[in-house]
Amino acid sequence: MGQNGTGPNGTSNKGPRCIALVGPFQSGKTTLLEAILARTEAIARQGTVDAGNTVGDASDEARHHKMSVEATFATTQFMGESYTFIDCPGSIEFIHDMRSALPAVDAAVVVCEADEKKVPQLQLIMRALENLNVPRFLFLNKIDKADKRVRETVKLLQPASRVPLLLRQIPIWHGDIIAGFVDLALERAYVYKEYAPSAIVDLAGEDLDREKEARFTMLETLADHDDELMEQLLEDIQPPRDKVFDDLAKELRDRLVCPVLLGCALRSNGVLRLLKALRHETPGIAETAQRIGVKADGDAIALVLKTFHTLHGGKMSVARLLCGQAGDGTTFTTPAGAADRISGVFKLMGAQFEKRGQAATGETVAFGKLDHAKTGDTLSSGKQAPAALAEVTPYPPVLAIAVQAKERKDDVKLGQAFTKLTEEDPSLSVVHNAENHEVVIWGQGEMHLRVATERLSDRFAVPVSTRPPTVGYRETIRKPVSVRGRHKKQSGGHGQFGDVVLEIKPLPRGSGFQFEDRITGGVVPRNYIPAVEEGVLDGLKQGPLGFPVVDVHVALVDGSYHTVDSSDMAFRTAGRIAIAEGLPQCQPVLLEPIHMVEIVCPTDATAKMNAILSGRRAQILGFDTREGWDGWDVVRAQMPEAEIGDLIIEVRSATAGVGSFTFNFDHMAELTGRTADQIVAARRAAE
Ligand SMILES: Nc1nc2c(ncn2[C@@H]2O[C@H](COP(=O)(O)OP(=O)(O)OP(=O)(O)O)[C@@H](O)[C@H]2O)c(=O)[nH]1
Ligand SMILES: [Mg+2]
Repeated sequence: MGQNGTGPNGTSNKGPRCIALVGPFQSGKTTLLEAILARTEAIARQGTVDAGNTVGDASDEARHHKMSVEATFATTQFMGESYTFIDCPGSIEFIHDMRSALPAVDAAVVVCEADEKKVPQLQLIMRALENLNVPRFLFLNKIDKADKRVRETVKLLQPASRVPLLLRQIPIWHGDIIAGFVDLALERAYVYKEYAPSAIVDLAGEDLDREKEARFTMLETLADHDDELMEQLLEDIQPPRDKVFDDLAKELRDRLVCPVLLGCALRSNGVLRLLKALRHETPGIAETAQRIGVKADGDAIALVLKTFHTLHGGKMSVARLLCGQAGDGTTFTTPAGAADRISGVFKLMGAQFEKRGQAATGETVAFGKLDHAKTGDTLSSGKQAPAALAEVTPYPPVLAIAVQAKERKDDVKLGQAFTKLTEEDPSLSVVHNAENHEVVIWGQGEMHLRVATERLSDRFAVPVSTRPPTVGYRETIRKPVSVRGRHKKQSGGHGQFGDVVLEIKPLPRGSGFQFEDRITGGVVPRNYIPAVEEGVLDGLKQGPLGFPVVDVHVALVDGSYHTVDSSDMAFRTAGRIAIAEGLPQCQPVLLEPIHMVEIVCPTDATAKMNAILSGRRAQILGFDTREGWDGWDVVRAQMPEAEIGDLIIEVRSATAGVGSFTFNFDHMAELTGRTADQIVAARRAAE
C-alpha cells in the first residue's frame, strides 16, 4: 500500500465508504449531497432544494417544507469506489435520524455556515460525533456569501468543538467575494468554476504570503501530536508533502483535529477537494467495525440505520454491513432473537430503491422484508441473537397532539399507520389514554408532529383531525359530609330498594380513594357492601366540576334493606346517588397536575427562560451550569401540565432551536380562581 493507504489501480483498499452529512439546520447538507451526486455523475443534473427536485429531500413532506425531515441515503461511485452518503436533517426535531445513522459511518462531514447563531446547534452535533468517536470534517459552506475572514469564522465556531478546527484551505479573495481557494496541504491554488471542477492557478504575491502563514499554523496544530514534525518546524525544515497528508489522515482518524474545508454546495465549489479528502483520509470499514466493537466470527453483521415503509416495496431496513456478506435468502437474527429472511437487496438513491445483488462488507443497502428488524438493531446471520452494538434511545418527547381518524371506518387503518410511522421514526410515540380514549402522538416539536400528521393523511391515506391533548385534571373535596343515598322503585312485581348513609371526607394529596365499611348489626347485609363501593366509584368518575374525584375517604356507616326488593344493582345505585348528592356539599376543588421541568439552554438564553417560566405559572427552583456542557445552563422549575403543553415552542424560539426540556409528574395541586373557573366552564361546554 502506498501513501494514505492507496493500493494498486488507485483504489484505497478501504472498501465501500459510508459518510454522514450532518450540521445545523439549513446549512446546505441536501444541496451538498446533490452537488456530490452530480459531480460523481450519479445524477445528470444538480437539483436544488428551492426547486424541490433534490435526491435528499425526496419525500412530499421535505419538499413541501423545504427542509429535510428524515435521513436519506444515496450511493455513488467516486474514482472507482463506492460511497454511501447519508443526508441527515438539521432540525433538532428530527435529530433522531442522525443519531441512529452515526454509529455506523466511517466519518461525518459537518456542513456549517459562518453564522454565530448556529454555534449551539453545531455544538450539539459535534458532541454527538465526539461521544461516538466519529472522525469529522467541517465543510464551511455558502462561501459565496462570506462576509468575514475565514480565520475569524473558524475562531467563532471553535467553541462548538472539543478538538481544534484545523483550517486546511484558505480562500482567495477577489475584492469582497471569494473566487477560489488554496489547499494548504497540496500547496496549490484553485479558482472556482460554476458546476465544474476548480482550475489550478499560480499563487503569487500577497496570496503566497498568506498561504505560507496559514500553512504554518496548520502544521503547528498537526505538530502538537507529532514530535518529528514539531522538530522540523522548529528547524525550519519543509516537511515532505506525504508526511503532511499522513498526519492529516492520522489525526482525523484519531479524532485529534477536525479539518476545515471551504465551499459552495449550490455552485458545486470545493466539492471535488472534499471528495478527495474523504477518499484519502477517512478510515475504512475495517477501522470503523473496530470502533463500533464488531467481533468478526464468520457471520455477517449489520447495523440498521433507518427503516422505511415504501408504497410498493413494503418494509425496507437500511443497514450497513459491518462484516461478511448478505443477500437474498440470508436470515438475520435480531438482538431480541427474532429471525427474518432477506427478501431483496436494494441500492439507495433518495426515494429510489434499485434491486441489486448481494451486499459486501462495508456496503450500505436496504434489505427488504425484515419484519422484526428495528432501527438501531444489530443483525447477525448467525443463529444466536447478537449483542446490540449501538442502541440509540430517542430523546424524551416534548410535545403532544391528540389525533383522530376523520372517519370511523379508518380506525383500524390508523392503528396500522401508527405502527409504520413509529417504526420509521422511533422518536415519535403513540399513547392511548384509557380514561378518555384519546390517542396522543408524542414528538420532538411542532414541525415533527406536523410532518407526522401529514404522513398519516398523505402517505398512509388516513385523514386525521388533531387537537391539543386533554390535561389530566382531577378534583377533590375540602370538607367532610354525611349523606344518605336512597334508591327505591316500586313498579309492579319486583321492586328495587337500597339505602345507605356515607361519610365522605377529604384525604391528603396523593392518597387516592379509600373505602371503609363501618356497618354494625347487619343494617346493610355483607353481600351488598361491594356493590355499594362500586356505586361510590361510579359516582367518583365524574365529580361536580366534571373531573374524576381523588383523595377521598368514604365510609359506609348506616343504611337499610328490603328482604325482597334489595339487590346488588339497587345498592350500587344508592351508593352512586349518595356520592352525587354529597360531593357538591364538600367544597369541591379543582386539582391540576404539576410536573418537575428541567430546561437545558445556552447560557445566554437563561434569563429568557426565567421570563418564559414566570409567564407560565411556574415555580422556579433555580438554575445551574449544565454538567459537561460548557456554555449551557439547566433551569429547574415546577410547572402546571397545562402550561407545558406548548412550552417547547417558546423554548426553541428563544434558543435558536437548541433548547429543550424533560418533565416528570410531581404532584397534583389545588387550582382556584379565574383559571379554575375557565377550566370548569370549558369542561361543561364540551359535555
Ligand atoms: N448561497 C448559498 N446558498 C446555499 C448553499 N448551499 C445551500 N444553500 C441554500 O440554503 C438553503 C438550505 O439548503 P439545504 O441544502 O436544504 O440545507 P440543509 O442543511 O439540507 O437543510 P436541513 O436539512 O433542513 O437542515 C437552500 O435555500 C439552499 O439553496 C451555498 O453554498 N450558497
Ligand atoms: Mg437537508
